[in-house]
Amino acid sequence: MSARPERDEQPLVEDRLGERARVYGSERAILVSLVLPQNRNADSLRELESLADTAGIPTLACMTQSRLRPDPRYFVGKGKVEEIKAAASEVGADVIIFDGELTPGQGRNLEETIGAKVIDRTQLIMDIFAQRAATKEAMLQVELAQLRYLLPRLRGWGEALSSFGAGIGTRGPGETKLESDRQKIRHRIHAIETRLKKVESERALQRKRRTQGSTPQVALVGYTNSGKSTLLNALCGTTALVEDKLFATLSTAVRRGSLGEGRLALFIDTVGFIRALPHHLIPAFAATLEAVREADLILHLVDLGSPAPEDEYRAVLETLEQEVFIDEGPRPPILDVLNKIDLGGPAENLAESFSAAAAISAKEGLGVESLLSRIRAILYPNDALVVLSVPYAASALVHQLTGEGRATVKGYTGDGVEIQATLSPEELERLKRAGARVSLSA
Ligand SMILES: Nc1nc2c(ncn2[C@@H]2O[C@H](COP(=O)(O)OP(=O)(O)OP(=O)(O)O)[C@@H](O)[C@H]2O)c(=O)[nH]1
Ligand SMILES: [Mg+2]
Repeated sequence: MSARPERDEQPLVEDRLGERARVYGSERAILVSLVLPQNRNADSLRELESLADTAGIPTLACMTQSRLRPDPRYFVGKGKVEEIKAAASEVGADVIIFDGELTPGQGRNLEETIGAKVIDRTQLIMDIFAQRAATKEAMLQVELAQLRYLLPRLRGWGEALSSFGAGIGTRGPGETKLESDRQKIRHRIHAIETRLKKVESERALQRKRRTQGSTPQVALVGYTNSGKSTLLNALCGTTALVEDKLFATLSTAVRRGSLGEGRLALFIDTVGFIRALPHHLIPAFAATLEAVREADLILHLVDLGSPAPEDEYRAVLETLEQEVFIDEGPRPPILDVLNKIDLGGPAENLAESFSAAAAISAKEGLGVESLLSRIRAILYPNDALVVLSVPYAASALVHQLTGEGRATVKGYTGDGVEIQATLSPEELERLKRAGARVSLSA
């Protein structure tokens, strides 16, 4: 075999901006949020802080400004920019994180004026994805998102600190280098897209195999940190990564679990959603979105320990509407699951918004049994509990049912084996044809 590296495996070594976007060493941040009239979410700064924390950046200070609309040149007002600059030097911050998406021009102007690294919420989320992506596909998706985001921003933003030669309005010596950087990025984007197409068709094949099986699929969806992986572990006895961080799970995982009464399901752990998901990252959710679209049931986890469970709930529904249920086809039923009831949060106040919800603690195992019976009732609506007497001649059927955990033996009589089971109409019919008699049905 030749040792020649695959063309699309070659890293963009000289991608100064890519590096800048990824590596947080000992950086410490000031967070800046703009409060616009349409922003209802008061916890946006708190969320930005936990995103920064997830990326490994401690927050030194937070600053906010209320405005009717973002300033076209600086996002915040010019006066605020000066304040940020003073604060940055006072507290020793090396990065300023803006809660929103900056235009390339705003990023450049802010960096030039403040003299510190400037990033926005979109970049921060992409960086977290880049740091945490564990599968090849996730890594490629994130890199693609970063490169697409980077392309229109190559000029200027990020250069203020490194190339003092180029003044405003001049076509500095960097111009040719810039064009060659752009070329390299375009090539890399193309190479990644080609690779991803291959991965996608493999995934489609796996999914097809999965959907052809008779085991129903239950997708766990919810805001990031709502407890999806914890619930998966509780239901399937697995050890998926659980962390008090945003985006702990960055790829979907499928596990088999018991629903009780001998019924099985495939539970699918998915990537958590977040308010105002950066547009460039949507393709990174492809596997999650497909799994949700094709599920037989969606469990929507709501974190009762969050400061704003209803906002998070709405953000998830919006993402489902915009990205999952894009055509008119049939939609899987959704069961809302209020999680973390052990925290004694505002469960009662929320009861009205979530009248049909199940309430559980995935961590403590509270309410999980009744959740399972709710799931069974949705997936197997025609199952009925019966007590039957099955003639000895048909004991093979009894063996099969008890072996699968679908029935329990109550006793033996002169006529046959008495069993109790929760059966579908078809199963019951089959037993009756074999001579079984129903002695009790619920
Ligand atoms: N108190 C309490 N904490 C919980 C419960 N369920 C999950 N948690 C905690 O919530 C945090 C997030 O849990 P995860 O299972 O990683 O959440 P997730 O939805 O998979 O998160 P992402 O993969 O990051 O989207 C962890 O610290 C869990 O221990 C619960 O029922 N009660
Ligand atoms: Mg998870």
